Amino acid sequence: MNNGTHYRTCNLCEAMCGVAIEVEDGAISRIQGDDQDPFSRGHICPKALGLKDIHEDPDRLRQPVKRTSDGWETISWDQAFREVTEKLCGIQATHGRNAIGLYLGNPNVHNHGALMANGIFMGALGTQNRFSATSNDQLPHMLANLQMFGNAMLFPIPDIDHTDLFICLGANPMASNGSLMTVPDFRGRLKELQQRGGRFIVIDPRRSETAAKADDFHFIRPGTDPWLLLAMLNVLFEAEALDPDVCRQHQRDARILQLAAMPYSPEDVADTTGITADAIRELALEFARTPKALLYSRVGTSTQEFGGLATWLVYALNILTGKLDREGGLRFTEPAIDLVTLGSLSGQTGHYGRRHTRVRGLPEFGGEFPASAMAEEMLTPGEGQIRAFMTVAGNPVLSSPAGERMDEALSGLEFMVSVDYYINETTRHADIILPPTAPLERSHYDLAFNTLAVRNVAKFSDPLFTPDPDTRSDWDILIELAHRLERTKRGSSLRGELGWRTLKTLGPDRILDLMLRAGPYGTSPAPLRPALQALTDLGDHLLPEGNPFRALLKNTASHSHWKGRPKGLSLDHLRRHPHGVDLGPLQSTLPGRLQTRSGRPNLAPELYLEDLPRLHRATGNAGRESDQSFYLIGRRQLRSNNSWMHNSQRLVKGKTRCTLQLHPRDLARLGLIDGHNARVSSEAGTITLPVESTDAVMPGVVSIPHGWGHGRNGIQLSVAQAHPGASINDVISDRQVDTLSGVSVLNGQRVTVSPARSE
Ligand SMILES: Nc1nc2c(c(=O)[nH]1)N[C@H]1C(S)=C(S)[C@@H](COP(=O)(O)OP(=O)(O)OC[C@H]3O[C@@H](n4cnc5c(=O)[nH]c(N)nc54)[C@H](O)[C@@H]3O)O[C@H]1N2
Ligand SMILES: Nc1nc2c(c(=O)[nH]1)N[C@H]1C(S)=C(S)[C@@H](COP(=O)(O)OP(=O)(O)OC[C@H]3O[C@@H](n4cnc5c(=O)[nH]c(N)nc54)[C@H](O)[C@@H]3O)O[C@H]1N2
Ligand code: SF4
Ligand SMILES: [Mo]
Repeated sequence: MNNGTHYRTCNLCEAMCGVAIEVEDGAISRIQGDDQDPFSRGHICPKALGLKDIHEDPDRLRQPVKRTSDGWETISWDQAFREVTEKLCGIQATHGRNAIGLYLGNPNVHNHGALMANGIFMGALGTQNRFSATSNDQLPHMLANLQMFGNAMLFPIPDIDHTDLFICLGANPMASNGSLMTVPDFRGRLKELQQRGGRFIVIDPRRSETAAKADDFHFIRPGTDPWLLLAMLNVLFEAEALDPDVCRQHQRDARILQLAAMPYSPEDVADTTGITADAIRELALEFARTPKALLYSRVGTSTQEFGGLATWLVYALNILTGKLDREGGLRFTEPAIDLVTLGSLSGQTGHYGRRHTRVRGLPEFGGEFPASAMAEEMLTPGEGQIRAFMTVAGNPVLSSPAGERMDEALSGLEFMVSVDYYINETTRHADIILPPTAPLERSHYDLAFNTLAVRNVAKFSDPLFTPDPDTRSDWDILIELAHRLERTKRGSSLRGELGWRTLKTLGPDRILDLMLRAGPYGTSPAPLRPALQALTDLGDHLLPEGNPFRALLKNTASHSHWKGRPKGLSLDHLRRHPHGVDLGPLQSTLPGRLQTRSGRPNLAPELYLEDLPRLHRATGNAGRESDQSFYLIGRRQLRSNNSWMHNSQRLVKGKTRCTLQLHPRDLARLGLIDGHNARVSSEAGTITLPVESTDAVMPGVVSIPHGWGHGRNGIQLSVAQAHPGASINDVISDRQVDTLSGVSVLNGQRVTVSPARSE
């Protein structure tokens, strides 16, 4: 019995809050913030209590299930693995290896076992038809990281604790708790910023929960961020307010950017963006003239028609005003397990546009195709069509554009398998569902989010509850499937079998231990050499050439990123510090951390310049108000977590949250009644949901939260089904993408709105 208080990290969003979970008589009696966590300082949000609900949820699957004509039937793990392997191999043998599509969802990134196993599994599956939540999210940031800094994982992170001016574009950290900015207690840190005399400015089509805390707020018309950003550049070039050293170093690129910004004076873009020329001028100058300042953008700016350009311009503005790598600006992290260096040592810095999708010719990024192409790749017959599909921790029916088309595509497959613990909108189409152990039944280390954190920190927690013997973690499931796929496709050898056995015995935590010890804060490398060498051999033997995990293992072993500033980090060390270890504030890391050929950031990569004419052509159309149609935007809510936390009663209770917010002026004009239903339509479909009149949204804009739409048949989420809501992605088209980056256009598509006839 594990009674007592357990300290760990909440895995639900990016904030990495420390939680203190009290267990009495084998059950969770209380969940609080961990005051002793040096990073989160006791902060949690209401979702932390949802950890208990997930753990105890009777709807959560514990055993594999198979869809039969009489409904779902529980099957053994062995049968499940056998049938999945047979089906996947059979379909690949008949139709080629790309006949299988794979979609990796967001929770993979919150799960180090799954993250490590993903690479191994993808190698064994061997399909090029890979997709993930990246292309509904941070793809433009990764593209800019790659193009400008030389590594897709090299994210510039707001130094919020030291800045005097924080400009927040297209993000709502008061609800989301921060993204590509792991920042537990955003509210508290913002308060500190304002108390030291700093200013916070928000630019958003909706006066959000975050805007409510701002010293200044501007409405912006959805999808028009690049026009605003070009105008800011225009002002700063004209006023010669850019950092002279940076301009000198980047003379040629600065000149190109100056030319690019020339047609976009504040007066030129005021109508398009909905922001006055004076306000744009003031904003740009205040930003440039405040030494410790940063411009931060997120989902609202990345998931739009020109998300690629907009994200590039945000980075470029920060660089040209001298905010990159400065205290209080945007800085690079130095985490205990450094995916950036590990990646670059292996030549895995990222890539773009090496292949294009079969149907629409959209570019791959990092080996993944855009999620907006998934449905058409399943529905369009011909050579290379996806005939079987696998989801791992993803719910694309609710999270990707054109949900109904996705439903249709998934229901027409020859075979589908999901690694997920719910029968939800997506997995109901699966033939077999493989449920992993729950979050509290596995260990936790944030491989990904430590790379994005506003301080360098490290924390590890062992499983709180011992999983039942007949359950499997995500790592176990993916490694077992990988092993069986390899054996079926390539036959077995004694050495191979030994290798797989070693990998299974090691498990993710021992690999983590080696990575920690070999990392920048680890111990001296010498005693580790034999173990690391064994790991390299294992990788070489098991994993095909080019598999990122193979390279990762090799470079863990090479130890060349050991910085000789040991804090003695190892799994044991972290176990002895259950509240986590602080490794200090973000530091200056340039030029060393950059991985560009020139050793400097690339300010004006060609692919962005080549996309500028597309923007130019759209000028005049963008931001135009119309009597008939509205700009649709999303709305994250504190008590939701994408699509999958609505089965927690405490998180869904109260007033209906899945509403269509629109301005009272538009309400009156359309003859809608507050609280009554409206129909929202687009080329993708129609949904009906209650209207909420509020002047928090800009006139001409409507807002719907994503992740709802649990009214579909055949799901088994008893609480969520009682609070179904409608899915915004049923009216978002997958035909509109940012053709540069391939990111879905989740914000700024046009819809029509009318009163729903029957109430
Ligand atoms: N409670 C909660 N927390 C979460 C999540 C969740 O679902 N619920 N999801 C997690 C995930 S996966 C992520 S990626 C992060 C995302 O974290 P954030 O990026 O902070 O997410 P949002 O709250 O969607 O913020 C997007 C903002 O952009 C605005 N916006 C929409 N269109 C435009 C536009 O065209 N231009 C501009 N400038 N703004 C626009 C929206 O009104 C909104 O305020 O949150 C994470 N945290
Ligand atoms: N319109 C609109 N759409 C959006 C967004 C938006 O702002 N607007 N945001 C986008 C963003 S930023 C993101 S990240 C995506 C998210 O998109 P997805 O990742 O596709 O969706 P989630 O809702 O996170 O679904 C997670 C799934 O994983 C399962 N799951 C949870 N934990 C685990 C686990 O530990 N292991 C396994 N195997 N399964 C698990 C859940 O049951 C659920 O089925 O949504 C995107 N969709
Ligand atoms: S803010 Fe995020 S990490 Fe913190 S408790 Fe809430 S869901 Fe968990
Ligand atoms: Mo996300």
